[in-house]
Amino acid sequence: MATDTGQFARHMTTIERHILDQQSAFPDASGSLTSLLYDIALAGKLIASKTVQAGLVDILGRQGATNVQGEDVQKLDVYADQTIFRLMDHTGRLAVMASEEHEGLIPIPKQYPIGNYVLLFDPLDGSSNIDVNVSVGTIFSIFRRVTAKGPGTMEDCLQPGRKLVAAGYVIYGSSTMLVYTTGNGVHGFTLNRSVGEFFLSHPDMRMPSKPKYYSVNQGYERYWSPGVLRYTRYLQGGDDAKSVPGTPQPPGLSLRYIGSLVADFHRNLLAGGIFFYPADRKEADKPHGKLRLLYEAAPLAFIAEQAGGYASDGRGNILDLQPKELHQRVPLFIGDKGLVQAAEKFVAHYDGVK
Ligand code: P6P
Repeated sequence: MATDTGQFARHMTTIERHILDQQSAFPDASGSLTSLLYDIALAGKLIASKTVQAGLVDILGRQGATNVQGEDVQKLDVYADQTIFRLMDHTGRLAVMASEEHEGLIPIPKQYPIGNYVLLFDPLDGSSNIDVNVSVGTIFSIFRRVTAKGPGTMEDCLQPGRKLVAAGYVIYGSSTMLVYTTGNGVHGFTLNRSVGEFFLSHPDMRMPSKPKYYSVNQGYERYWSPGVLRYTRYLQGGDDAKSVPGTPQPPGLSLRYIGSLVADFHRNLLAGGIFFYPADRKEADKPHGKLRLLYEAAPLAFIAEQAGGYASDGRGNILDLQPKELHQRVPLFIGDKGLVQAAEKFVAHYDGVK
């Protein structure tokens, strides 16, 4: 009977209940972080409601504008960005926000109170996939402010991932899931659309010990360094797969690449594997890779580490990088700890330690 009750209780654990339980682990918690996470869950529900209708309400197609990355802005991007801002700007929980869709900081409007947290977000990562009905996601990072008072500043935003208080993502796929960590493990919630609630479906998520997939866009092999090329052959486990000192036997993995970071990361979190978006060689156009440290790499690195994985820029831990500017790009290797550490060894062996 106890088991049944336990089973029933788990499926009835809402995200609100779970966040409150997590808060009890922080005796000095004011409840502000808890409310902030509630609001993010609400934003996820609202964005989810639009993504599933995307093909029906003419929200598809390009707005015609382009964002700071020079990418076409999809209407759903704009909706997601504005939804998060409007839910957060007046609550008195934030000192400042920053979005992957905006060049600079997003200040809290003067008429609203200033809080102690900082929210950085990628409102709809992978949005170029919306038109073809591929899963997309929202990624968020929460820091405590480091400046004493008043409107939050760039210093409050440019913090290393090691300082994260919470991080997570919402994946809008065949089901909508919210996955988050506050440093006490990784927990996944699935949206029950009929009641509009996220229920705990994946408590204490851990990266599987035996990885299955590697995820990389092999269309760019011609731009890769020798170390990344040989690492990829190593992962494939073919005749030309060679280990380097300190790495296990070539694993012989399958390739899965969706081209939507949250979807690729989420699959590897559940099934085991590694995702990487390496830097191009200097003469190519992505010498620091494509992904953003603050909006993509650092929050997912926090989740990966909390789930027993690891994230590196090919030289060292993503979480230890001190950001220099809001849209800073970094090479990213993330997922199974052993495979990411092997990547570092290939890069050091063939490309030299910078
Ligand atoms: P590529 C989507 O545009 C994104 O930012 C990530 O979600 C994804 O991992 C990556 O870019 C895909 O980039 O160059 O392989 O199309």
